[in-house]
Amino acid sequence: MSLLFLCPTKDPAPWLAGIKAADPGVDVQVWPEVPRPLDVSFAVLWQHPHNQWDLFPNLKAIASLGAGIDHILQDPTLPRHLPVARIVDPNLVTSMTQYVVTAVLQHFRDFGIYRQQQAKKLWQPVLPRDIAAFPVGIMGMGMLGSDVARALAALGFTVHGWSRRPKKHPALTTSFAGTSMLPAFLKSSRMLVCLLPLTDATRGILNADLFAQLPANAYLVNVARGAHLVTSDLLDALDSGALAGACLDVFNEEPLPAEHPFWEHPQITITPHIASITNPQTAAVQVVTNYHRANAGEPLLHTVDLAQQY
Ligand code: NDP
Ligand code: OXD
Repeated sequence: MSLLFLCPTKDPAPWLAGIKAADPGVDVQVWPEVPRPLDVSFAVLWQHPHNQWDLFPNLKAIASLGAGIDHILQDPTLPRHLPVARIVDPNLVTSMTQYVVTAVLQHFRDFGIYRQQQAKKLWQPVLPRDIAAFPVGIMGMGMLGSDVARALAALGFTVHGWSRRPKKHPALTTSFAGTSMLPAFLKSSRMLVCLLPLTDATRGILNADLFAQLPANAYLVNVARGAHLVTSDLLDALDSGALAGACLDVFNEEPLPAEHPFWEHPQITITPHIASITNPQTAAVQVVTNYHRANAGEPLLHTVDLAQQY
């Protein structure tokens, strides 16, 4: 039995240390050096090369190195009969909540305006915004979205959630569910946070039609995936004044190319996909647990529903 680390864009060192700390007995092979492919029973993936699967006929299960599995489903050669797990980790949740609260507050408390004033050495207080006029809508009320809702409600924001199925969540003023309730949800969202998984149903969802249904001067925070957002529609919505601004952590192409119009847009704040980075120390424990479960023929923790794509 062997665990394959198939993550070409990640430094394996902290993961190997985390796995060894969780269980020194686990045999780990790090792609592309895989001297014993027939031993591989469990593979951990992040942006993996496709067409590798014939090399590992004894593979029993797959895990994503992060919360999202869209990067795995992009592989048309994926062995679809195998269970796929993802990372669900309290550190990932806390870190995402910190990021979204920061993004929402920097807009709500006018930090953009004061940064511009500072550049011109201007001392011009603007009237504080009324929190009641700034309800936050969270698209995706899963592991991450539900904690973001909790934290924003604790700060006094009215919070609405949108998910596939309705939620009973104490922080939500309203739980909207399904496409039929999307218009009402958008109408109530002066600040919109996208925390949806990337699926066939959600790709390109942040588009002109959606922006047109938000209240005037709405603010967008996209921390989910770049492919949720239609680039030209965001630029048009900012230029027309339909949107006041956007804070973006994820992009269609990462790193964001130097010539991309987002870089220099005064109403866009950019961060380099750091909203919540999987912590190898804590997440490795879950990977090792799933490795043992897969080898024992037991169900994995945090499996995804491949039919729903999340
Ligand atoms: P979950 O799977 O726990 O939650 C997903 C939520 O989205 C659920 O509430 C689900 O509804 C809802 N949803 C899915 N499809 C639809 C749909 N078609 N219409 C309406 N709602 C839908 O995911 P997480 O909270 O763990 O993570 C969300 C995403 O965040 C990840 O997939 C990843 O892309 C991104 N992410 C980004 C990071 C970053 O650093 N920028 C870090 C980690 C994750 P229901 O509850 O009804 O099933
Ligand atoms: C994830 C991410 O999905 O880092 O975990 O985006």
